[in-house]
Amino acid sequence: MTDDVAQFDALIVGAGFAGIYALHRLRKMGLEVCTVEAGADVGGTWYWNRYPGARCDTESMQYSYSFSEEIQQEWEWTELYAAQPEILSYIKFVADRLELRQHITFNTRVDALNWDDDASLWTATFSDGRKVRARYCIMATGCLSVAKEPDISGLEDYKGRLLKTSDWPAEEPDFLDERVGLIGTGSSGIQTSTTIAPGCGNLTVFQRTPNYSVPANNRPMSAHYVESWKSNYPERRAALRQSRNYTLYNNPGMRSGQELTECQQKALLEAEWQIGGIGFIYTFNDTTKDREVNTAVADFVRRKIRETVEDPQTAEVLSPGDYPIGAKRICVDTGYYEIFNRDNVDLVDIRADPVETATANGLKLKSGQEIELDTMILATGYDAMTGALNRIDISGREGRTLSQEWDAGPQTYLGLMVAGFPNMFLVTGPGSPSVLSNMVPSIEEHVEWITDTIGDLHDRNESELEPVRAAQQDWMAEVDAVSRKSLMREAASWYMGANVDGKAQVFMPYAGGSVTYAQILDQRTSDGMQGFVYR
Ligand code: N01
Repeated sequence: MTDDVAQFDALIVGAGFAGIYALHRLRKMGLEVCTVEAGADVGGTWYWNRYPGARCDTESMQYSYSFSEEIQQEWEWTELYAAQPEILSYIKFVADRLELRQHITFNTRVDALNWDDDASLWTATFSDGRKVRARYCIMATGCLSVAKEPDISGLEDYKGRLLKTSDWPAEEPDFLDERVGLIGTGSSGIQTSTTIAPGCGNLTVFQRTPNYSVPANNRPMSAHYVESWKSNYPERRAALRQSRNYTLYNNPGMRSGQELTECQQKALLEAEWQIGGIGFIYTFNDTTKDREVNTAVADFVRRKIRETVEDPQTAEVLSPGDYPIGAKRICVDTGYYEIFNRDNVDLVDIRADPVETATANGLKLKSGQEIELDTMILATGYDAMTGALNRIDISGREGRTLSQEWDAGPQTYLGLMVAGFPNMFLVTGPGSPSVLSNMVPSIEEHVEWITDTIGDLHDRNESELEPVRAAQQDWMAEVDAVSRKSLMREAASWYMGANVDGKAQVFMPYAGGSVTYAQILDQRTSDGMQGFVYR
């Protein structure tokens, strides 16, 4: 190259959990790495998701890096389920501990990535106009990092304060004496409404689809519990990697609900409900496979809602009825259903009476009713799994763009690479267990595979690696076939791309389990990189 564009071995896009681990690994290998992050600091999804009550639904001791014994011993988690500020502090701690921050370019987006076939290099164009070249691109862009465009007409006319859970102001807003409206009852909406309800003048929750939510039973961790992990980390982390979704639950989900009587089912569900957390869905190993078992689990949650919510009509509206439990990611809450017993909280069923438009003063429903709001909060979800990749203008071999290639749904080989896009690696991409698993160990697994593969390319003196198109097609057929064995396709969920207008509807993550996936990945890698081609 004769111009003065800086050239690196690798470009990493994003400095969340995935990006900073990739940066650490590649630097240890002695590579020249450029890491670019849109936020002003590390953290990725956990940097932006600072809405009130934002909290992880996977236990802190498990939702953390395992690659460094020093880091896992030094860091002190306080609660069973960490809140966003604690997770963000943890990521910052890791970045500082590994001296990574100075190698990251913050407040900068990668707008475009173009593959140069002759030079076997990617050229990246940044939001500030700068360009860099790199042999490898690592897309650590996150699965739930691009908010869905709000599809509510008239929002531009609304004169009150408009807030989004996906881009919450750094300074905590005050809702005292305000009429607040919150749209969306996924995890973000449930956590936000539960947290702000006591401090609002009035809160109106606009619900289109009710969600199944189980109590977190979050609490400070006892010194004994922490010690039991810290003194057994290698064994616990190894056991976690043998568990279906890389998560250890109190109940390993070995029992089939089908083999139990109704009474036995109820007793086990009650025990899991009391323990709390996502493990509830794994009370039985056939909850998302067997319709009868699924109905029994869903009925149990509906009964809990009726027992908790005093007004029977409100309880009815809050009870999901038209899709299987587990087909949308279940929510984990700390007193969500209870807020509907407060005098200052109302529920509006916008399935029955849809929002027609936003007005200058609030929201107008189809019935003509107008609800005036001082603040409107959008918790309306994400363009999941593909949004962050598709918004970068990525062109691969022969100028073919990723968004064109993915027009009918994402195509990847093992969720890691895309045919026609050499040397571009995805971390927890569509076609891998990803969002169906504990993200941090899945990120570690992918980052380790990617960096080992890059090391191997160097050792072999090969300049390019990409998947064979036929292998990619076979893998996507397998991802589709596995999803068809489950009830998880039976909801208009973000797993299916159904929440975004015009998005292709395919089940995006690999639903065959993390352990099966890891075995397939290991076997194909050790068998001469089956399904990949070097150039
Ligand atoms: O988004 P969602 P989220 N008018 O897509 C509604 C992870 N996460 O940000 O279902 C009215 O789940 C939409 O209604 P409907 C977790 O994996 C984890 O809450 O489309 N309503 C739905 O109710 C989670 O699954 C944690 O009918 C509209 C809501 O908005 C994922 O992120 C915390 C609408 C969107 O729910 C996404 O969760 C937070 C419209 N025009 C997030 N458009 C934890 O670890 C959308 N909706 C706990």
